[in-house]
Amino acid sequence: MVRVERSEVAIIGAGPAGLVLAHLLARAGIDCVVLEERSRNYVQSRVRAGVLEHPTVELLRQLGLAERLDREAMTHRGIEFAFAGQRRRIDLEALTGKCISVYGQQEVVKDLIGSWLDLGAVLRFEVSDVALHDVHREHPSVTYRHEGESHRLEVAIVAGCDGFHGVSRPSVPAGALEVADRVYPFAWLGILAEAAPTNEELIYSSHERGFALYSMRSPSVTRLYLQVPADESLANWSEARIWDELAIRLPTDAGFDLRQGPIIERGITTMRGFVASPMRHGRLLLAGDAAHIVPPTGAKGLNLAVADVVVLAAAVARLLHEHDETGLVEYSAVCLRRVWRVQRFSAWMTTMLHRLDGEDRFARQLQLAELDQVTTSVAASTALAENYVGLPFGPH
Ligand code: FAS
Ligand code: PHB
Repeated sequence: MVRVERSEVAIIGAGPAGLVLAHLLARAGIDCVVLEERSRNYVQSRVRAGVLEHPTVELLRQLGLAERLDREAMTHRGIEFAFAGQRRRIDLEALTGKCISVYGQQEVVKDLIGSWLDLGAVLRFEVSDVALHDVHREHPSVTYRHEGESHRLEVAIVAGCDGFHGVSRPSVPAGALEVADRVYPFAWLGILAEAAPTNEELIYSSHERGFALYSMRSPSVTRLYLQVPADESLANWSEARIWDELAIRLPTDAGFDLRQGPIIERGITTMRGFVASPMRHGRLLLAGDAAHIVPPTGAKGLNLAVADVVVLAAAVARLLHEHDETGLVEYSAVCLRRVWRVQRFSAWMTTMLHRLDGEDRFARQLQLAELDQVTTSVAASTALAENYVGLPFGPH
C-alpha cells in the first residue's frame, strides 16, 4: 500500500540549501515537504563549513533565523595571509564595509531544523529509496520509504538539494547535463581542536612545504587545515605530526602562537571544482552541492548553496502565485553566473596558496608576487575582499 501525499514543493535534502529554501518558501506561503536520508543527529553533528558571508547572515536575520548566530558567532573584520616569513592583513570591513561571521555549518543546520520543526512543518528524517518521477511534466512526484511505509509525494516542483552524492542530479537523463570538473592533486586534512584561538582572525598561510589554514569555531575551539596529497590517509598523521607540521607552516616565527589541544574531530576533504549545467530540468531544480562543488579555499560552498535557493524560491513563487514560468526559465542562467564567479575566486585562491609537486622556482615566485600584490595594492585587495565577504544575491 502506498500512502499518497500532496504538497507544492518536495525538497530533497536537509542541508543548508534545503533548509534555507524551506524557510524562504514558507515565508512566501508555499507548502513544502523536506526529505532527509540521514538522522537528525547525524546532519546536526556533521562538521563542514565555518565561514558565513555577509549576504548569508543578512538573509538568516531577515528570516528570523539568526538569534543564536548573533549571540554566538564570531564577527571577523579582516583575514590574514602569511608567506615568505611575514603576515599581512586584509581589512575586509575597511575595503567593503562588510564582515564575515565564523559559525559552524552544523550550528546553522541545527538552528534551521529547530525553527522548521517549531513551525510544525514537515521534515522527514531517515527516508530511503528516494526516487524522482515525471520531472518533465507539470506534476512530478517523489516516491520514498519512511518508517516502514511507502509514500508518493505529488508536487509541482522538486528541489534537488541533496548534495554531491544525492539522487537528484543522477535523475537527470544522461546527456542532458554538461559537466565541468577539476580535481586538484591535493586535499585538506582538517582538525577541530579543543584549544582557545590565539589569533582573532583566520590566517591563510602559503609555506614552501604547503598550505595551512588557521580558523576557529568558538572561544574554545580552533579549526585547522593542512594541505596533503590527494590520496593521503589519515592513518599517516599522528597528533604529534599534525601539530608539528602546523607549527612549521603557520607563521609561528612571526609572532603567531599555535596553541595545541585535544583533537576532537579530523577528516580529509578532497579539493574539487565541479559544475553541472543546466541546473533546471523541467520541474526539477538543482541547488547547492547537488549542482556544484567549490574547493573550500574561498569558504564558499555553503554560501553558494544559499545564493542558489534565494533565486530558486523567487522562481517558484512566481510560478505558483503568478503562473509565470519566467523564473524557472531564467533560474539556471542566473545561478550559473554567480556559480562561475565563485568558482573563479575559489580556483584563484586555491592556485595562489597551494604548492604543486615539482613546481619550479619561477612558479613559486609568481605565487609570492601574487600574494605581495593582493596584500599591498588597494585595488587587488578590494577585489579579494569583495569576493570574500560575498557577492550580492540575485541577478547582478
Ligand atoms: P549538503 O551536502 O550539505 O546537504 C545535502 C543533504 O542531502 C545532506 O543532509 C544529505 O544527507 C541529504 N541527502 C543526500 N542524498 C539524499 C537522498 N537520496 N534523499 C534524501 N536526502 C539526501 N564549504 C565551505 O564553505 N567551507 C568548508 O570548510 C567546507 N568544508 C567541507 C568539508 C566536507 C567534508 C564537505 C563534504 C564539504 C565541505 N564544504 C565546505 C562544502 C559544504 O559546506 C557544502 O558546500 C554545503 O554543505 C552545501 O550545502 P547543500 O547543498 O545543502 O548540501
Ligand atoms: C573553516 O573554518 O572551516 C574554513 C574557513 C575558511 C575557509 C575554509 C574553511 O576558506
